[in-house]
Amino acid sequence: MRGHLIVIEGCDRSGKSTQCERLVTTLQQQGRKTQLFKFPDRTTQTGKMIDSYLKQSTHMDDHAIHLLFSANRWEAMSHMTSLLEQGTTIIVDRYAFSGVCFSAAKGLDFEWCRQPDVGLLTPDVVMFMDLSMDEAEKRGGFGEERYEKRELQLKVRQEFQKMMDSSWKIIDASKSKDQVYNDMMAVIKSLDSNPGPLKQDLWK
Ligand code: Z5A
Ligand code: MG
Repeated sequence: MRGHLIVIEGCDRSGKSTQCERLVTTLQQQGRKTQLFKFPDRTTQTGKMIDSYLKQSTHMDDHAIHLLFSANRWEAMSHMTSLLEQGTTIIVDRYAFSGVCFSAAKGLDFEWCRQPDVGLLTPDVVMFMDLSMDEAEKRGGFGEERYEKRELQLKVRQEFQKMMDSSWKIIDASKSKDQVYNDMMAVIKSLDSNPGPLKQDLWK
């Protein structure tokens, strides 16, 4: 039986990385083969360029950086495919939805933004961690990275709302870490134990 592809999305500070790590640990402790993927993956060659862009050490055209984020996902597809086919569940911390929403929020054409990611692996579920901007700011404010600005983050929220469909599971990220974790585990438990063939047809 193949593993599930579980994507976690949401705005800044909504607790994505915190929960992803805990979910992976729990599933592994339950004896389920599970692996975490995080986009951007800052360890690869494209990831290093993205990291330098986010830390504002390099400038890049908005289209070019969008394509790099997408390339960073494509690089991982064959590894993810083989893990899923061997029965490993994958939890993904941000995916193509972040890619489109951030670039569209910067003013790029929404349809253009989707194109480079067409044909990626299709998730079995997308969980969206919903947190208001005021709540997000209470969690330590924004740092030094390029996109950590209130105005842009508000636009990103609007873009996510445009992109959501009824298949997305909305998680109230303002609850305590334990409550959020329980809500996310309930979604994972509800997934079909026999998910059918793997689909590499995102947005087709
Ligand atoms: N980006 C893009 O433009 N295009 C793309 O294709 C992709 C990404 C994939 C870097 O991403 C940037 O890249 C990002 C989008 C853009 N830009 N921004 N902004 P990243 O994923 O590397 O970003 P990050 O550094 O991991 O930050 P984050 O994802 O925004 O944070 P988070 O993972 O959602 O939150 P967290 O680190 O788990 O928690 C934040 C704090 O809140 C921390 O102190 C926690 O202890 C606390 N926390 C967590 N949960 C709770 C609850 N429930 N209550 C109270 N406090 C909590
Ligand atoms: Mg994170």
